[in-house]
Amino acid sequence: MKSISLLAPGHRGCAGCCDAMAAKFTLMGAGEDCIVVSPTGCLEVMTTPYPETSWDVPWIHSLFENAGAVASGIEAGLKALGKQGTKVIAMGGDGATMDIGLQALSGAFERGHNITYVCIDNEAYMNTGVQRSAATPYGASTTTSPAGKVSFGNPRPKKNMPAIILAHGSPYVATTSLAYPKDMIAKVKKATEIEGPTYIHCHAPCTTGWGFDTSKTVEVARMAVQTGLWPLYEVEDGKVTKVRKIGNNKKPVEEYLKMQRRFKHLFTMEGGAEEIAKIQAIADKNIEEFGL
Ligand SMILES: Cc1ncc(C[n+]2csc(CCOP(=O)(O)OP(=O)(O)O)c2C)c(N)n1
Ligand code: SF4
Repeated sequence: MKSISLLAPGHRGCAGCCDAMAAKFTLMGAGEDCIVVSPTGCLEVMTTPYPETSWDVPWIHSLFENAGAVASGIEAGLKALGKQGTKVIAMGGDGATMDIGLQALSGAFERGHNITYVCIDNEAYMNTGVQRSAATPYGASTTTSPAGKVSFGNPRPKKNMPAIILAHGSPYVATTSLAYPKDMIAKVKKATEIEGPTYIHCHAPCTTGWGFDTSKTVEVARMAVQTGLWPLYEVEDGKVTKVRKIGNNKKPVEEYLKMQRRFKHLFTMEGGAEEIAKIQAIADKNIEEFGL
């Protein structure tokens, strides 16, 4: 495990930024012999204002839509040069991963490149002003799914991205959370040591887009896990091999929702209680499915 300094401080992320934390934990798991690809998004913008960089490892910016292809090319290039051991990691936001870069990512996993992809899921397009993505959860207010007189916010459930990656036959897929750094670091380390295309999906609360105090990133992340809304699990060769149990720490979803401005309307609008019940049903389904 390598030092936290592989991502230098002094970047332009908001105080309490989820993307910065996720990048640091990823580098701690991967170690210094790696090449990182970042598609357009907060992580890229805040860490590389020209001519500065926060990256202490080789790093390349890809287009929003082609991180999977760029990572594939780097891996193929290293192979052609006969270089072994250097890890190729792509780190993208949920928009870059689950919407706009999905086609290139699918190609990389289908071809079987030896890469690790880390999705930093802050549940909206943060860098351009909190637009809804396929990762935005049911009921969240964003600038393109605003809550108002005729809307409870985002009307669609979150896309199940780990399941999509698993359908490609990936040997290792895991979910993780900023509330559990050791879990994330260990999973990244494991993913980068397994041959083939591996995937880590990190739940990453964004202070600015979700509307909570900058000191609460970890608390919000932990509450998502303790409600069952964000299950932590590992899948190896298609089988669930490890799950983080909630046990007696289980919390009702209200405790998670009320911490965030994006769900505030659910507590004031007529019919809000029914919408919260639907969100509780999503958590209950996860708890049952994964035996949390
Ligand atoms: C093809 C393309 N479409 C749109 C944009 C504009 N754009 C730049 S960053 C961004 C949002 C990134 O969202 P996400 O991938 O979720 O990462 P985040 O900033 O939330 O960490 C968008 C829409 C772009 N650069 N390229
Ligand atoms: S908007 Fe969110 S993801 Fe972007 S820099 Fe701020 S805290 Fe980080």
